[in-house]
Amino acid sequence: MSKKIYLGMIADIMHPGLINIINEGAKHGDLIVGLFTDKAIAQHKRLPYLTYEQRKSVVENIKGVSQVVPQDEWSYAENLRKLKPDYMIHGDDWQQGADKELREEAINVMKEWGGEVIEIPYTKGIESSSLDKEIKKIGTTPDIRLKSLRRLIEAKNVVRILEVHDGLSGLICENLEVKNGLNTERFDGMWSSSLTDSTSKGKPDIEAVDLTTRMQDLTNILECTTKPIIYDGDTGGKLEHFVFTVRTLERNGISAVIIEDKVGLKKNSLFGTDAIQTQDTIEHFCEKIRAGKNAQVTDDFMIIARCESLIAGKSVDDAIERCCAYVEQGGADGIMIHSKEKTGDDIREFCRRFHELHPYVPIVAVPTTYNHFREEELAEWGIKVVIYANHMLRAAYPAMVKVASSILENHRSSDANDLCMPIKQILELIPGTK
Ligand code: SPV
Ligand code: MG
Repeated sequence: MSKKIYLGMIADIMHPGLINIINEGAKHGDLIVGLFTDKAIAQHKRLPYLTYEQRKSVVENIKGVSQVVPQDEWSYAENLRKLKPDYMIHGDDWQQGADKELREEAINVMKEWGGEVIEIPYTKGIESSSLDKEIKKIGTTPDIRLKSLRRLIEAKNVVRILEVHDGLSGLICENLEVKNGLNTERFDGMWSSSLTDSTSKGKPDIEAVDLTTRMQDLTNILECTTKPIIYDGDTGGKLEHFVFTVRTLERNGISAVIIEDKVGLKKNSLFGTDAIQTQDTIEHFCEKIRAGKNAQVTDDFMIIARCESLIAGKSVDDAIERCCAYVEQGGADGIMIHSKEKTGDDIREFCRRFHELHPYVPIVAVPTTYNHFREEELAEWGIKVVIYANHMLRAAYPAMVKVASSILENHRSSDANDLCMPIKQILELIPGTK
C-alpha cells in the first residue's frame, strides 16, 4: 500500500515555492492537502482573497495532489489524528517565530503512530506573506470586498468592526495590528456611521447629509482600504428611495446596510427617550426591507434591520416581536439591537431569546454605553458583530482641541510638540508622499 503524506496549505496565491513542496511531498506517496478553511485562517490572520471552494478547485487540479480535505483549525492535530498519515511535510520556516508551538505539537502528534515530519528548506525570495503584501497594494474589487462580510460572519466567533469617517481613519482600521500573546489582533471591517459622518461635517445626525455626499467620503475610504464596510443607512428614507440606496451601495462594494425602524425626523439613538423616537409600523418596515432585498443584484449584499424598541423605552417583548417579523416577513439578513442601558441586561435578554428563535440570524450590537463588556462575553450572549461606532472621531476631537488650546495659550506651537505626530512621521505615513 502506498504511503500517505499530509500537507497543510492556505493556497490563496499559488507560487513556485508551493509547487516545490507539493512535488517533494508527492515523492513519498499519496499527497493529501489539508486546505485551511476560512474558519481556520480567521483564527490567525486576514481572510484569504479566494474562497475555500475557489482555492480547492485550484489545488485539486495540481499534479501530484491526490486528495484535498478541509483543515478547520489552525492546529494540525485534529486532521493528523483523523488521517494518521505516514508523513507530514512542511517548510522549515516554522522552526522560528509564532509557528514554533504548532510545529512541536505536530511532531508529537505524528509520533503517536510512528509518523514522521519532513521539513524542506523554504524557497527563498518567494513566500506567501510578501506576495500578500504586494496584492494588498493593488487593492481589491467591489465584488471580493462585498462578499467578505458574509465570509467573516461564517468564519469567526465574533466580527470586530470599527467606525471610520475618512481615508485616514480607514487606513488605521485597515492596517493596525496589535500583538497579543501568540495572536495578532486586527479589525475585520469598517462602520460608516451617520453620527460621525454628520459630526465631521459640522451637521446634526438627522439624515441631513445625503447619500451622494456620504458616498464621496466613502469613495476615499474605498480607495485606500480592502476590508468590508457596513453602512449606517439611518431610517432608509422613503421606501421608493431606499431601493436606489441599496443599488448604489452594492455597486460600490459595500457589504451591508443597516436601517432602523424609526419614522419622522430621526434623532440619534443615544438620546434615548430624551428625544422623540417614533417607530415605524411592523408592516411598513417589513415592506421597506423587502423592497431593498428585491432591489439588490447579488446574493451577498446584506440588509440588516435595526430595532429601536429598547431606545424608545419599550420592552424586550416588543423588540422580539418586531425582530422576528423583520426576519420572517421582511427577509432581513441580520438584526441590530440597540440600547443605551449601561447594564447590558436588556441586550443580553434580547439576544438569549432571539437566538433561541433564530439561531442562524446574525445579531449586531453597538456597545457604546455598555462598553465594559469584552467581545468574548458579547459573543457568549449570541452577538456576532460588534461595532465600535464612533470612537475614531471621538478620539480625534479632544486631541485637536488640546493642541489648538495650547497654541492659543502660548502664542506658539512648540508647547504642543509632544501632542502632535512628528513631521517625519506624517511625511512617511502615506506611501508616495515623497
Ligand atoms: C451611528 O453611529 O450613527 C449609529 C449608532 O447609528 S448610534 O450613534 O449609537 O445610534
Ligand atoms: Mg446612525
